[in-house]
Amino acid sequence: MPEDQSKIVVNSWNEWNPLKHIIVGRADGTMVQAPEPATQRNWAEDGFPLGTFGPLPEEMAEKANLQLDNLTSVLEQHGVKVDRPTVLDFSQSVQTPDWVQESMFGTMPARDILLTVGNEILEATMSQRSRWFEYLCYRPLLERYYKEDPNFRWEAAPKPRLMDRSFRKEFWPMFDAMKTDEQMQHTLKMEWGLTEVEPLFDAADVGRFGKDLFVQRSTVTNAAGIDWLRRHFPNHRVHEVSFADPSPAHIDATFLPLRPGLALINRIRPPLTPQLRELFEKNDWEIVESAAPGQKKKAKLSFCSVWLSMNVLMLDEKTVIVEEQENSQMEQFDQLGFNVIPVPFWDVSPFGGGLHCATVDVYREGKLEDYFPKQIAGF
Ligand code: ABU
Repeated sequence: MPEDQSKIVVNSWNEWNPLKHIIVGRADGTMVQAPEPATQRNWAEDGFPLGTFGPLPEEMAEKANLQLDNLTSVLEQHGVKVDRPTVLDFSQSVQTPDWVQESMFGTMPARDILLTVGNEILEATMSQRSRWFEYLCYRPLLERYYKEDPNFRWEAAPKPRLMDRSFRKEFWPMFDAMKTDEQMQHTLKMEWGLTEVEPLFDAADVGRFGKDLFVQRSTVTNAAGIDWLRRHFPNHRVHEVSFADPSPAHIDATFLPLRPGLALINRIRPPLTPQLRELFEKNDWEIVESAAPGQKKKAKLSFCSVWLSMNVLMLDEKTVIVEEQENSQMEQFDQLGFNVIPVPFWDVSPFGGGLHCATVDVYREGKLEDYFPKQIAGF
């Protein structure tokens, strides 16, 4: 039966088709998380020594919200409908029958939680106890899409138990004390804080290139999580990839498609999966190295790197939204033939990410396409 196109709310297969509807996160109430087996914060110089936790300062949240609201206006001026999540009391302690966690996190990096693939939005498992309930911030929106769009597939990956056996005991204190080259040994072995007892993944470890999904193995996404995604998307090709990042979390400051035939790679995080370049070359895709970031160090109270410089949002395959201080990155996009829209966004970074992290596609024009018809066996 033909679909009534006027009722379709959810549709997005890649990162570059014309954007029509998106979710933009909020900074309100974001916490420096209480310690848990999956993560620990140790920011003594900024008031949060190891073991302490609490809300990020109100004035920081206000600045971040101004930039998020501005992004919303810019998107609306370009004809994009914008929805926002519901803020919860993230300072509350949360529990399941298996554990108690003394704080939640927030609801700024929407891309971490929700993965849009075609007419489906999938709630990721997440791998931190403080983020176990974060999906609730998006439920009012997902419930609405479900009522309005008879074609919408609303899915949730199995909620993980996140018991102690899901984590390598004492991994983070040991890892945080290491130098970068020692940490890189863990990347080469793909052995970080998660065990393989249950599927775990963050949605932001998935790069969407039509029929091909590239999923980064990382500190928040284990092999079992990638296996689950492969079984869940049988009509896609799910490729496991890794990069020379000492502490990888989320693919979108490392490897990002820009338009058909062109992807951007972090200049200091080359792929450790040799088949990745082979597949791209075989299908006439170019991979360009990102420009150097404008920021020299991470923002205060931020767990994100300066490589948010390449964490950009495509409005369509000719137009890219970039953080306004990233002059070299903007210049590179200009030379690559893109129209660049600069927006202020650096004050958002302590709340969990950049422009791509802060957003989730709801609707982009277009349909499922195969951009890599020539495949490589076993990848
Ligand atoms: N959530 C994306 C941040 C990744 C990075 O800082 O490199």
